[in-house]
Amino acid sequence: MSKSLPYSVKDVHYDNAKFRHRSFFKVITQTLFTSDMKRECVSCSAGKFLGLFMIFGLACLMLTHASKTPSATDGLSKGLETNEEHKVVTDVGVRFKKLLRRAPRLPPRLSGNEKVSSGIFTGKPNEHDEEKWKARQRNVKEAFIHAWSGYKKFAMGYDELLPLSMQGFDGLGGLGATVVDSLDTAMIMGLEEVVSEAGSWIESNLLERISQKGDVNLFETTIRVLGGLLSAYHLSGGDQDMNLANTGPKPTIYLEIAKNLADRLLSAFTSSPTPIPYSDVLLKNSSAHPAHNLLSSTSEVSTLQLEFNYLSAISGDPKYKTEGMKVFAHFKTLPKVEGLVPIYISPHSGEFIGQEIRLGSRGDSYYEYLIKVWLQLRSIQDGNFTYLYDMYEEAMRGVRHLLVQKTIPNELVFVGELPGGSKGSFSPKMDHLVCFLPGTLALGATKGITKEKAMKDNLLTIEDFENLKLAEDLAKTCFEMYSVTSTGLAPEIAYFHTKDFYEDGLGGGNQSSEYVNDIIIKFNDRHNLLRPETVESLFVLYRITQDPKYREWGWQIFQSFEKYTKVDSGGYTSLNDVTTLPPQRRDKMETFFLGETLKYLYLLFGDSSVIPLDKFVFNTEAHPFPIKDAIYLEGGSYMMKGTM
Ligand code: DMJ
Repeated sequence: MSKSLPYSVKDVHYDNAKFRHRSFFKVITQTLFTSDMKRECVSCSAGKFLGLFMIFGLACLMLTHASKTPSATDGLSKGLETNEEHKVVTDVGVRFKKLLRRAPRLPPRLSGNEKVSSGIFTGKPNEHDEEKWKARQRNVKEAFIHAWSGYKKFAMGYDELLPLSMQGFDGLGGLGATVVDSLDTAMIMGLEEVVSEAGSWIESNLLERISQKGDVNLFETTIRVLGGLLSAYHLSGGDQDMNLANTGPKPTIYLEIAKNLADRLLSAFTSSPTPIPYSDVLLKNSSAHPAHNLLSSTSEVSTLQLEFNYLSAISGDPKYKTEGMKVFAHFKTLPKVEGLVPIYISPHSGEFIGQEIRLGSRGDSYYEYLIKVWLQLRSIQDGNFTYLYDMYEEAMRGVRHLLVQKTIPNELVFVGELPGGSKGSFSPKMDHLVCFLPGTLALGATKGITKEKAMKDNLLTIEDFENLKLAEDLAKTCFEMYSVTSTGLAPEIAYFHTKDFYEDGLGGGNQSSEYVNDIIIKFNDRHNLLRPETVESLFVLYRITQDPKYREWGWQIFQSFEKYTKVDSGGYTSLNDVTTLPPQRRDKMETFFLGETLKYLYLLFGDSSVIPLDKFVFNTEAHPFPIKDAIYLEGGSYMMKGTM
């Protein structure tokens, strides 16, 4: 199914071989037959070492073969084979590789009260720390109130606030996107006044807007508006037939509006001649059409299914899930490059168009939803969705093999692009959007439980460890994209210094950063749209590794948002240039600043039992949906846990 690339995208200089999946046979033969100068110099000792290594290996093989002791992968394989019908590699090669696995990396030094065992953070923060994080969480809540008050004052009912001009703007089709995107954040923060204002606006206006409005983008409307309505339904008690919110409309109001909207959005699927939906919908007459270039973005058509599946679950009508899942079933049949896919697809032919591969814009959430939809559906009996997990695993192997490189001089790990697909050269360019990947990789590795528990229960495969390692390395790079600038805020796009690429004089402006020579920021890429991806990954990584550094990094980023993007009259603004002081401002507060960025920061600084990652799946716009069992057993009990 997947074509492998020619060996043009070399990573040998960047030590990427450690990310590459290689068979035992390959490891031995490559080691024996590699003949560069460096290795010749040490051939004598390497030869002796290899001899001993092979004898040791054979002895271990015999031992593991004879022994009935469960391996690290056995726990997972038992669980998955019975419950999740997952195919786990249990061959001798894997057992052997497990024996050769590197020991978990040692964590950074911690203060006295934080105990560390096997690279896992087990210590509980002391009382002083608890108070510090509660106070910081309150700061985020205050930021949300400031953002909402600016929107309410100048732009209520518009899609977005233009905070400098102090007016509203309909950039997303006119459904009051900020109201709906903000609602569940207000619920999680326990902000009853905002819940009441947003909820009442939705109850009084949204159905009418939906029935009157023109063109909307299928993806944006699904992730922001439909997603926001669905999580509001859950968080206000809809799944329990209760009204848990003290204020705002009954949960069924959110569900009714969600169904009305989704029925119209379905026309994008039903008008298309293939399972790939058109990109735009005319809401008022439920018709759909392709974009101007006649193409759909790969990430857009594959980032609808969490929402449509959950709507089917709560409405009892399977049609949403049926249409949405046809897209993935179709993707399964398409040719890929080591699991990686081009960023455009034609709804007319159902084929990928062009060669361009990246995990940034138009590619990103395809990979995110492969694993999240699998997590959402894996316990459901009416279908076999293991193929999603397999596609995700294959794609992450492709990422590690083809897209990961390290910078000069400080070896920051980044995920580049293949502008010409399998035949093109590697581009050391990374959108800030790619910073969703550390969180997704960590989630995919432990399935939402802590690394500590996953290791204790022997649930992690070699690939899970590799993905976790990449997640942590990449999160560091994403954080350094902030630290390297004068404002402490990341640019929209960064380039990286490699053996093939360097441009002088394009630093981020913070000369004290260790990474001034590793990260290159081109003039046109210096803006910041208040995007969430990095803090999203910090949140997921903190929950999974329990490493306090992720909270500290999030706090630094939050302080920079406060310092440079806060607008006195209300709201926060995007910036034109993060590398100069004072930064030039752009006059736009994106809806995802309230829907995602502030929500993830709030959750990062708060109690890890709120919206636990093994019970909820966040859509790509940070709207949490309960995973099946949680809907019936525990759903509403996670509601309103945030306190000032
Ligand atoms: C959001 O709308 C979503 O997170 C989407 O997946 C990517 N772009 C923005 C945030 O940057």
